[in-house]
Amino acid sequence: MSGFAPQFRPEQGEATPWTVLRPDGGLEPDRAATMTDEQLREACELMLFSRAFDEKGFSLQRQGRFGTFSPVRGQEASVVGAAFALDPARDWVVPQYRELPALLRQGLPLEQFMLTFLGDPRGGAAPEGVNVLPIQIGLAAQLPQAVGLAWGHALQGRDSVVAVFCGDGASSEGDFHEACNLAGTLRAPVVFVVQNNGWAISTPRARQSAAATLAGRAPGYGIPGALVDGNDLLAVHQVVADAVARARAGEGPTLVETLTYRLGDHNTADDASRYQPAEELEAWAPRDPISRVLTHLRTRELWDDAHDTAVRERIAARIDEAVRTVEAMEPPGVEHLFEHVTETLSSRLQGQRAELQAQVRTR
Ligand SMILES: Cc1ncc(C[n+]2csc(CCOP(=O)(O)OP(=O)(O)O)c2C)c(N)n1
Repeated sequence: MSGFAPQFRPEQGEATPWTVLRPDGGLEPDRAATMTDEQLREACELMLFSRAFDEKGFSLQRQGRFGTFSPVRGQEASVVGAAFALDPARDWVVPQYRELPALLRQGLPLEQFMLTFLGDPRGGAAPEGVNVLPIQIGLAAQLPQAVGLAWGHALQGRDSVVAVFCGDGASSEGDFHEACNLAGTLRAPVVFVVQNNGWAISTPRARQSAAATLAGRAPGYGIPGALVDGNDLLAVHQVVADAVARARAGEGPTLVETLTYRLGDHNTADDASRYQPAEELEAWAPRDPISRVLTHLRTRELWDDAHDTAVRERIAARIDEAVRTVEAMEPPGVEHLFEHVTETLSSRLQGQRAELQAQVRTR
């Protein structure tokens, strides 16, 4: 164990999350990577992609070209480490709203993600074969749905696993406890990834729960819990891969708490400097999850300046392409409000759609 202690809840004693990759880029003495070199390079590129999109998204929002959205900044290892433990062909990602790289890894086009934050109802529908549910803004509502999805797969005899993400704030909602309880009872093949980033907007982790760790609640649901260093790509990957293997083998759910830190604003409508202590940010900045992986890869000569430049250029070009594509799209019609909500539209909703269309035509 690393002895790494979270700075934001010293009053609750030491927590020792599972760590594999040290902040200096070396591996803990008795631990090995569970990702291949190629996976590590791919994961690092995805983390860089996410960071670049955060910056672009903020600047587009300030120009009135993008909606309010929540950056991943600081949490890239937590999201990407978990995503790489899944098989996109059969496993599912059920997101909160701060998991862009996991959605991309599952195969969701960036354009589709952007539509959601442009307020376009077409953003909610993933293309056929992309195993993701839509982004969920209503806190914790995705959790019981994820359990239902996982249980449904199990009843159908599939070997799919569902990874559902939520934050420390969402873990205080009733839906969270109901979902964990139900998953434990049904032994549903689901992995709960609780991203503890220290804050739920301006509410600190210490005000969410008196429990020393969020993962420590797991035995109360009859399921295993794991506390992992959420800024460590390899540790998150290892712990979530273990949980996925257990779920796939019919051994039921796991509650994983990734201990990380939100480096900045909650979303584009927030000003974290009003409540986030500067010394907390300063303490976490050197533990940046991306520099940790980059240092590791550079030390092992798996990443150099030429590769770095090529990767960053590729990322910028892809993001620009997505922006051009969504900005060139025809605006949605009112009928799109009624699509992808239920499989078949009730007669009442059909009536509402016709009424709305008639109103728009007569304007
Ligand atoms: C049911 C519900 N209550 C309140 C909100 C307003 N709200 C949006 S985000 C948020 C904080 C969420 O914190 P956390 O779950 O820790 O996730 P984080 O944003 O830190 O990743 C709140 C209270 C909401 N979206 N849904």
